Amino acid sequence: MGSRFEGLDESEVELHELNILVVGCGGGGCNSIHRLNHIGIEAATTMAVNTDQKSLKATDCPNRLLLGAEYTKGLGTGGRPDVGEECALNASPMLSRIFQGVDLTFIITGLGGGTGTGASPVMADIARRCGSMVISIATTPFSFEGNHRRNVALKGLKRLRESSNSLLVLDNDRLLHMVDNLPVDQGLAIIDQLISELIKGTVDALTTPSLINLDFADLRTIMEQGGVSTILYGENADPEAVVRDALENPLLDVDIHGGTGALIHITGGSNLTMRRANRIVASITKVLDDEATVKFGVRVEEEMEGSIRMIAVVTGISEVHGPLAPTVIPGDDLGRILGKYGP
Ligand SMILES: Nc1nc2c(ncn2[C@@H]2O[C@H](COP(=O)(O)OP(=O)(O)OP(=O)(O)O)[C@@H](O)[C@H]2O)c(=O)[nH]1
Ligand SMILES: [Mg+2]
Repeated sequence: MGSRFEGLDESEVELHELNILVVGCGGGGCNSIHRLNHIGIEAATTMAVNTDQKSLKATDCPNRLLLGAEYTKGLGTGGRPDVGEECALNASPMLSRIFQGVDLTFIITGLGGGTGTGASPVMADIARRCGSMVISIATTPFSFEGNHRRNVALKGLKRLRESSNSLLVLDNDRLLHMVDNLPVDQGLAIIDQLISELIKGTVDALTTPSLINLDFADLRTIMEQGGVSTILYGENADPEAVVRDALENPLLDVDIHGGTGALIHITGGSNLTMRRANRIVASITKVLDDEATVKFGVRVEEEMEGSIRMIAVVTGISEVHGPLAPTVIPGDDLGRILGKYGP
């Protein structure tokens, strides 16, 4: 009689390796991808997409896709989202091929211009049609860029929200606020760094064996909570200070009280005990909805000696307060898009 465990040789099961693609779209998106490639992200493939050949050539990325060469002659859209959209639609067959077999797609874009605003939602649509889960990370323009750009961005935001599984909105004004008194180009560099670290942190959390692993199913569960997402970020030697910093500095000024999901990733040196990690998770969970789904991962890294870093994605948020609030009045598009004021 054969063993009860006959045929259960795990070595015969081929493990599906997570296929992650990070796409930067338009000038701003490509700058983020450029930075992401500089900090290095082994577990994901990166791709830069633009209608502007010059800007694309300046982007350090192993995969670069020029959209709409026949329309724009590689010169960009001149700020027209309809042209950006047309260029992406025209590249549908190629994009479908690119997104084939991708499990998770991040689309990074700066909204307000023509390429990112017009092309990103089309790419998100195609990626989802190919079976990928899509997380979009979009910045809204600085107020000094003017009302026109803002209105363009708001329309794009609505489209991107509809076409992505989850949309993370970062308000440039607020980001700049966090890094007070810096010239704009340095401010942008910091924004790109932050977006890159966030994506790298999430990808690493999903793909690197950790003390407590986060897996793709966890991410899916959290991202499917819908609503608006935000990121909390804190780094300090003391767990309490990590939470305080993170809660006092949400990148989008939303109230996370009542958030319905959180994916928390904690990295630290050898001083990161389970007890300390648990304290951080408990403090974040406390401010969320009673029924919130919380998943967390913990990793020890030599370089983090003496410090603890937390990156949390909180989903299912509906309230917008603070510096963003004056632009969010009943009936305002941003308010509607962010879900504050009904449909
Ligand atoms: N994060 C980041 N955002 C940027 C950067 N440059 C511009 N942005 C933001 O992104 C928005 C869109 O600008 P671009 O990305 O240059 O526009 P585009 O998508 O290339 O569109 P067109 O050039 O009009 O075809 C701007 O309004 C800025 O708010 C950058 O280097 N990094
Ligand atoms: Mg451009």
